[in-house]
Amino acid sequence: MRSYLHVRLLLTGGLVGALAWAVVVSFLCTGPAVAQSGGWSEPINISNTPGNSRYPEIAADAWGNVHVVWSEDEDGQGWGESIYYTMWNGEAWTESVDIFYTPPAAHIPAVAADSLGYVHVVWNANNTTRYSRARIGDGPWSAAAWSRPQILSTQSAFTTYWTDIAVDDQGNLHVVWTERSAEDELEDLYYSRSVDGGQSWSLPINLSSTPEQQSSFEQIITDAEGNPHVVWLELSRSRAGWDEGDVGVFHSWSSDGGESWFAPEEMSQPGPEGFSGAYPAIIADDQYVYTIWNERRNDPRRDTIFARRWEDGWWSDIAVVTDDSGMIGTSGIWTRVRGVADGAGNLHLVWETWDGEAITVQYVWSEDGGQTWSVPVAISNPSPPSELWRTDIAVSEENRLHVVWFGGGDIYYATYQTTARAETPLPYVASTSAPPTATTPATMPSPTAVIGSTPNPAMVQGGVLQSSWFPLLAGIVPVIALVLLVIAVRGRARQ
Ligand SMILES: [Ca+2]
Ligand SMILES: [Ca+2]
Repeated sequence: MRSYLHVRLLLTGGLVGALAWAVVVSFLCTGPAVAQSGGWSEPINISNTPGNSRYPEIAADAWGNVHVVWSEDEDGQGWGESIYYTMWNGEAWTESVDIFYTPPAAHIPAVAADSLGYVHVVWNANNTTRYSRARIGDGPWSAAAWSRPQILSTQSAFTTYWTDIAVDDQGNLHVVWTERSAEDELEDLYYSRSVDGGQSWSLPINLSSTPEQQSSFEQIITDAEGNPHVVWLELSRSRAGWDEGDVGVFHSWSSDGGESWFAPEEMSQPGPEGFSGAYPAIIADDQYVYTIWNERRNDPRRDTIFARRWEDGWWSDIAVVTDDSGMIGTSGIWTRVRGVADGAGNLHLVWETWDGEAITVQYVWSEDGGQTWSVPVAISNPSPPSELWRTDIAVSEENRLHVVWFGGGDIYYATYQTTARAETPLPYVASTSAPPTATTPATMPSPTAVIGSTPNPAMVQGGVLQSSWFPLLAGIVPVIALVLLVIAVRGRARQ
């Protein structure tokens, strides 16, 4: 990977040109500082909270903003009781704030940003899956901007755990979560959608229907046609514990925008070969859908990461991403692979790996649709095992990668510019109309809106608010100056 990039640099500009460019960029770039190694920035702490910050998720929008949510354990009891939020507004990260306070448990949030100017969040609050949204123009870095939370999981006797959200180009929202009843003991995968931007939600559909297996670690995305695709892991449990031979990664999708779903299809190779699959990943570009997962085959200390490409309803043969991934799922810790496609259709993957001494975030990319991949490089500092977890990745402006993970009680972030052509982010134009009021459908129990008491942080300069107010100010100031000048000139003429 590193040598690959260097070759590209040498070919395009020469070493002197590259050095000169690096100097210019380091002085002029208003974005995050770019580190020397591999082109990735040095990781920075973006949570900066005294509490234990965990489970970050990241999304980017069409205006170049980046949204990060996570679970915050403020009282040190082990479970987070608040969902925190911060936004990269093109110039800085906003001060992190608690946007939802749902003690005793506010856990495993997920975030999506639509093209209509809304940020959407789902999370697990006390064994229910909850949803809320905020208009970017209203400043999601303040708890007051977020709508009253709705409960999407409708079966009150059931408990929920993992959750994820995706939004398509039309603003339709797709949410999945895992849910189990007291007698079943093992979760199934449920799905609900909203076709009115999150104001009302469909009745949940059970996508896995495997009462004897635990359905978990799901990810949902939408493809270029707006159809949702889900991948998840099926685990079975024997009396003796986890039966690792009988698990697999499954895919299901809908061709009618989420109304009905095809039967799940296994992506991984069935068989008792020591399957260890952590969170599987699903990626969509303009043309294809990709599933990525890991398995531990012959060497109990090493995982192999695999990829398959989906086109016109068919999955390709299985390709190896890397045989040298280290160990992805360490005992008692489930980590994961996550990926995105940039504007050129290049694929970018991140995951956490343990080499027996330390855990690091690894990165690879492919420019041939997942057939061949770069050599993995570490983009985080090495951490003790169990102190680095749950990497997530997003792409903005077609070529800027944004990666988050948690470790040591805080959320860390690194960024990287890919070889794809940059797309200038849209200027954000705040709508003058009032935001639609989120209504709670009658079919759903409505939780009490518990909103954190954090005041609006000082971080309102720059970014969204600036872009909506500065054109107005810029227009008014010269007019006032002109009027004053005319008055002054006339006054002098009369004298
Ligand atoms: Ca913290
Ligand atoms: Ca199940």
